[in-house]
Amino acid sequence: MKFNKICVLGLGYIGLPTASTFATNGIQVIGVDVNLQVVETLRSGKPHIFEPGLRTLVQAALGSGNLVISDQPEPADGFIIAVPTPFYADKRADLRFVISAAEAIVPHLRPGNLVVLESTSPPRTTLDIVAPILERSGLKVGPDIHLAYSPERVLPGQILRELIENARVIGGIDRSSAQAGNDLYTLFVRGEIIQTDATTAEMVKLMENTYRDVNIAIANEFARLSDRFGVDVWEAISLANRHPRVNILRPGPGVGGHCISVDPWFLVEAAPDITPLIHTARKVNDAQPHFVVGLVQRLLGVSSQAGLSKKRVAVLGLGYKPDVDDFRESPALEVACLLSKAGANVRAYDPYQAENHSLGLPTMSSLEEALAEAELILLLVNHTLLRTLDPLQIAALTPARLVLDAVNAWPVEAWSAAGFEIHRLGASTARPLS
Ligand code: SAJ
Repeated sequence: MKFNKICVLGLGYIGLPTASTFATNGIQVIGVDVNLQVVETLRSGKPHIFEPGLRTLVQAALGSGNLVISDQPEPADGFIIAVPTPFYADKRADLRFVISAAEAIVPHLRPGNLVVLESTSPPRTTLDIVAPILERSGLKVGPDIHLAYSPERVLPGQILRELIENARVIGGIDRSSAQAGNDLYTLFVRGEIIQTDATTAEMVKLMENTYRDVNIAIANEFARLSDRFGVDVWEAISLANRHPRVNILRPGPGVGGHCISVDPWFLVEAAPDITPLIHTARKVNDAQPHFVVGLVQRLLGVSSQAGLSKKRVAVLGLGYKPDVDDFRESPALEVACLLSKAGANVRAYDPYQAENHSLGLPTMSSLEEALAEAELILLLVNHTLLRTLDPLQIAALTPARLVLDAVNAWPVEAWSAAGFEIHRLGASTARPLS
């Protein structure tokens, strides 16, 4: 199938890089977003999200004349739906954006078109939700229009490279839909493109992120066990990982972001009776911020959360993971909020969101401000800008001499030499060999 023009619905972390990459590869692209503010800022060449290299890519795409930003879809050869799939408070998938994007396409559909759903979705969404909506056009999916599910698998922080280089799974509702999807993504994907059916492709995406969630949960439980038994979990993990078939991930303050902390719920919701492991892993990771608060209490010598009242804690790092500006479902932010709710005097700083008042607690404009009166420094995110701080310089900025590093970022010897009593998550009761 040949594509001269496509429409990408949803210009977020996935849709915007995808639309721009198609455009810089010579395809005419209508990038559609329902948020008028996003449309306005993008038209002026300014992405509303941070991702390394994205601004340059968007400007190149707009400059080429191939990318046009709009709040409405229009007729095209292919349509890509890349809208968010959040969840409701009871963890059920909220498919309203997928449904309204599919509905928005209906008036523009023509025979021979391809529609691709990229949004992470519960199994059978393409067949049971999207297909019937598209058929309101009077056209039949299969004989008249191609329909496929193709999950995005890019890692925030490395989206532009992974979009092109990662293997891509295309799940068609029939063979010719999969082939049409293949023809579309071949326009820029350099990784292998593998064709399958739509529901398998949906499962693949959910399985990948669930696999990672379960593996992080076990790392977090290992941290708790190590804390109880006086072991340094980081040393134990690095020794266990010398086994040729073991690769334990990193414990930390929990699992955040819009993907791994959300997607496993789609499987639990779809089949609660056969997913106890996946459900438990979610609960383990969701409880990890409370484990960190418990460590803070212990280090400050208080026996209950009430004892945290007025304790002065400098929280460094609030994003959901290192070197991104994304705070969605961030466990670090949750730790900071839990401490603040318990009455602690929290001064939080994140190099990617200085002086932000919309996060649930205000962030400081500078590291200095966060540290100025602290009694404990709590490092929650392994941002490069925080990992590389010089402990001697920090010692001059704060009266605090107590440190909890929840991500094993700071070298213990250097921080101890600078006068700090430094503890790490999963190692704070461990004693080195004498
Ligand atoms: N985390 C740990 N320990 C680790 C690794 C991660 O605690 O060893 C935490 C991170 O700090 C973060 C969370 O897990 O809070 C998720 O981070 P991540 O880097 O594992 O993944 P995401 O959510 O940024 O991106 C994932 C990726 N999926 C997989 O690696 C299987 C990415 O490829 C997907 O495209 C993305 O989800 C998505 O959009 O679904």
